Amino acid sequence: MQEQYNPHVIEPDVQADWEESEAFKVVEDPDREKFYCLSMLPYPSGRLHMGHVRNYTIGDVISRFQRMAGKNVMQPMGWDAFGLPAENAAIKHGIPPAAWTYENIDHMRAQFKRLGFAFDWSREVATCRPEYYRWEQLMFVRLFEKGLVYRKSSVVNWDPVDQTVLANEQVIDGRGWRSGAPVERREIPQWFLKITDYADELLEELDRLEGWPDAVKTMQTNWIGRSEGLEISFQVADHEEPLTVYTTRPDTLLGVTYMAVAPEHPLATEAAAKSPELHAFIQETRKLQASEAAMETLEKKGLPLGIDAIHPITGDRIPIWVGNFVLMSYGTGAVMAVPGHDQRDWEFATTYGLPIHQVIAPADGSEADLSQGAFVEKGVLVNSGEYDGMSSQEAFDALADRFEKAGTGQRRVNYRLRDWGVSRQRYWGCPIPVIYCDDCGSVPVPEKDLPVVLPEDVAFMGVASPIKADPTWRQTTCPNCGGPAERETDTFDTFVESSWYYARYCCPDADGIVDERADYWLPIDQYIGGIEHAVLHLLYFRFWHKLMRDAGLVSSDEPATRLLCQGMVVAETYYRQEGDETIYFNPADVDVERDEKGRIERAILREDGQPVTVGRIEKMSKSKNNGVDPADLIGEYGADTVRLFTMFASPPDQALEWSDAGVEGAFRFLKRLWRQVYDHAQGGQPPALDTSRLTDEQRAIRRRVHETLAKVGDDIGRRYTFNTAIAAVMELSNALARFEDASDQGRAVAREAWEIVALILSPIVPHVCETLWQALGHTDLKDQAWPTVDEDALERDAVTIVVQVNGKVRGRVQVAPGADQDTVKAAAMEDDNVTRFLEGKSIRKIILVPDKLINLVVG
Ligand code: ANZ
Ligand code: ZN
Repeated sequence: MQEQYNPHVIEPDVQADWEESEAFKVVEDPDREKFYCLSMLPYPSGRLHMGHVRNYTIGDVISRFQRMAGKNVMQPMGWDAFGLPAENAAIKHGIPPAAWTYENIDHMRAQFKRLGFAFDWSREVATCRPEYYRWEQLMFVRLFEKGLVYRKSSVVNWDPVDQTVLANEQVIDGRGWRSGAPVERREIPQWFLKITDYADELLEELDRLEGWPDAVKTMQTNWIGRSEGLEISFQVADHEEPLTVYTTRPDTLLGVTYMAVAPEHPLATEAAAKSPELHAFIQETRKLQASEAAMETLEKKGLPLGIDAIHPITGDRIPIWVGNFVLMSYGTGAVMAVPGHDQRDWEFATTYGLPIHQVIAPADGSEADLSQGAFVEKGVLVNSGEYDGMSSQEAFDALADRFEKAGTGQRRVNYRLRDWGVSRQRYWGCPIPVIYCDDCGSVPVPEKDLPVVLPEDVAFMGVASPIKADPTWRQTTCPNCGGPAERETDTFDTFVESSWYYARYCCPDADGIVDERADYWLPIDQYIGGIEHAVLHLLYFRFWHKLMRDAGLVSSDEPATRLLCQGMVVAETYYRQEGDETIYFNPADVDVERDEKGRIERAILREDGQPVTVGRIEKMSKSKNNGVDPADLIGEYGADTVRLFTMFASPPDQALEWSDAGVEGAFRFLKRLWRQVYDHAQGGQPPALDTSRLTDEQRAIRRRVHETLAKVGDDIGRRYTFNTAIAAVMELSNALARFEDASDQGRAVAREAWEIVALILSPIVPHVCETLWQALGHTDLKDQAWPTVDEDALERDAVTIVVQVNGKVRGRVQVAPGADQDTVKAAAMEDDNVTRFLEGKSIRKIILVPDKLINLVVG
C-alpha cells in the first residue's frame, strides 16, 4: 500500500481487474433472488454531463449494495442512439449520423468505465443497430395485424426548420423546442399506436405502483385525464342533424346561454361558406392553434355562426358560436357553454356580452359572486325548474337518465390522452416497416423481410431526410400482389426505442423480440431517471410493456416496481449584461469571495479581474454556461471523489448544488481515510478479536461501529438517503481517529472497524475501498457480502441517572445510555421515594441532562 492516496494509480488498476474478471457479468439463476437495477439510458451526445454522473452513480450504489446483500443483480447500459442531434451534426459538419453516433458511444462508454460503474457490458444495446430495431419493427407489424396501429391524417405541429412533427410538449410558446422556429399547423398522414385502448388500465394500475413517487403518478393521472360525462344532442333550427356536445356538468344545463364549436366543426364550415368574415377567422385560428397546453393561456376569440340550437328542456333558441378554445379532437368538438359555472365560458361571455346565468349555488349556503368569475364548484341547483334543490350529483343522474331514456343523450367516459403518433419525418430513426401499394393500400412488411434497414452511409443535401431525397431507396414491390410499390420513408419517434430497451437487456441476443429470460428479470426492481420523463417516456414504457404482455412475451403487468426520480444538478450563474446580450461565465473561470455564512460577496472574472454579476442558482446548462465537465473533475480528483461528492451533497431526489468546496471536502475525506487505514495497517496483523475480553472503551467504539453499519445498511438499502449514510461513516472515522489503543485487542477492534468501513463505503467509492480492503489483508472486495450487525455489540450498559425533585436529590434510576426524557421520567416515577415528593403536585417543568440527571420541577 502506498502511503499517499493516489486515485490515478489505484482506479485504473481496480477497473482493469473488474474488466478482466468480468466482475459484473450476470446470468439468470432461478435459485437466487434477482435484482434488476436500471438507470434510464442516455442519448449519446458525446460527453457525459453531471446529470448523467448523478443518475448513474445512484443506480450503481443501489446495484452494488444489492449485490453485497446477496442478490443476483443486473445493471445494464445502452444507448438511445437515434434522434435529431446526430442529423444536425451531420448537416453542420458533413459526418454521417451513424458515424457520429458510434464515435460518441465509444467515447461515452470509456467515460462510464472511468467512473467505475458496475455495468454488465455484455448486455449493451445501441438502439440504432438493425439487430435492435428489427424487433420493434416486428412488434409494429404484429400490432398492425392486431388492429392496434392505424394511419390517419391529422393536424400536427410542424417545425419548418427541423422539418418534423413536434409533440405538443415540444412546442414552447408556439415555437419548436429545439429550433425556436414558429410552429405551423399542417395536416399530414401519420401512424398511430392505440394507447387509448389501454387508458383505463394505465390509470388504474397507477394505484398499485406503491414504489413510484406520487408526483409522477399525479402527472400521469392528469395526462390520461379520465372524465365522466354526458353526450347531449341539441336540435338545430332549420337543420336535420342535431348538435351533440360532451359535458362533464349536465347539472348546469339550465345555465347554457350559447353553444361553441371548434373551427373545424361541420357547422362552422357550413356557415363559413356564406360568410367571408367567418371564413377568414377560421383560417386564422386553424393556423395559430398550436398545442393543447397553449390553449389554456390563449386569448379566447369567436364569432357567431348565425345558426341557433334549441334548448332541450326550455325550448329556447341558443346562438351557436365558433370558438378558438374548442378542440375538434376532444369529445364531440362542440360544447354547451355555461358562463356562470365554467371559467373559459365566463371569459368568452364577458368579452362578447353574452348572458351569464347562475344555476348552481354553493352547497354551504353562501353566495357566489358571478361578476368576478364563474362559480365552478359543484353545489345545489337553482333557477333550474324541477331540478331545483338537487345536488350536482343528483342532477347529473336525473338528467343523464332523462336523456338516455329519450334517446337524445348518453353517458360517456372521455380521456384527454390521445393515441400515440409515432411517425417522424426525419432520417435518423427506425424505418416504419410499411409498404404502400396502389392496389393493396398500406401493407406491413412481411416478418421474413425484416429488418427494413436504414442506410448508414448517407450524405445530407440540406435538411431533408436522405431516404426521402433518394428516389430509389423507397422503390420496392408489394408483398401482396408483387406490383411496384413504395416504402414508407418516415421513421419512428425515438420514444419507441426507449419503450422496450429494458426488456431487450434481459436477453440482448434473443432470436425474437424477447425470450424467456425476460420473465426472470422483469419487472425492473429499481428504475432511476429524471422527472422530465414523468409523462411521455414513463407512460409509453408502461404501455409497451402491456402490449408485450398481451402478445405473450412477458407475464408481468407493469415494467418497474420502484421508481426514483433524481433531482437536478444546479450551480451558480455569473454574467455580464452587454447591451441586449447576456454573457454567461463558467463558474470555473470566476473567483468568489464569501462571507462567514458562505454567501457570495463578490465575484471576479479571473481573466480580466473585473466583477461579474451573480445570477440565480440554476440547472446546469449550456445556455447558462454553468456546467461542470465531469471529465475535468475525474482528471483532477479521480472517480471516487466525484461519486462521493454527488452522493453526499444531497438526498437523491433533491436538487444537488454544485460546490467546489464540496468536491474538495470529499477528496480530503478520502485522503484522510486512506491515511488512517495506512497507519493502522503499518501495525501489522492483529490477533483475533475476542469480544469477551474488551475494555469499556473498546466495547464503546465497537458499538459505534456496529451502529453505523446498521444505519448505513438501512440508509442505502431501504431509505436511499446516501448522504446520511456517508455522514455516519465520516463521524465514525472521526471517532476512530480518537481511538488510540495499541493493545492487541485494541488493534483487533480497529481492524474490524476499518474492514467494515471499507465494505460499507464500497458501493459509493468502490476503487478506494477495494484497495483498502487489500491493504487489510484480503482479496476481492467485489465479491464480499454486506457485513452483518453483531447484535451483542449494540447492547448498551445501563447508566445511572440522579433524580431530583425541585433540585433536591430524591433517588437514582438505571436507564439505557442516551435515553430520552420520557423514558427517564417513566423510570423515575417507578421510584417510591420520588413519587412521595410528587404526591398531590403537578410537574411544571422537566430538566434533563442526558445520561446524568433529571430534575422534576413541581408546584
Ligand atoms: C358544460 C360545462 C359547464 C362544462 C361547466 C364544464 C363546466 P374534461 O373534464 O377535461 O373532460 N369541453 C368539452 N368538449 C370540449 C372541446 N372539444 N374543447 C374544449 N372544451 C370542451 O372537460 C369536459 C368539459 O370541457 C365539458 O364540460 C365542456 O364544458 C368542455 F360548469 O360542459 B363542460
Ligand atoms: Zn399490392
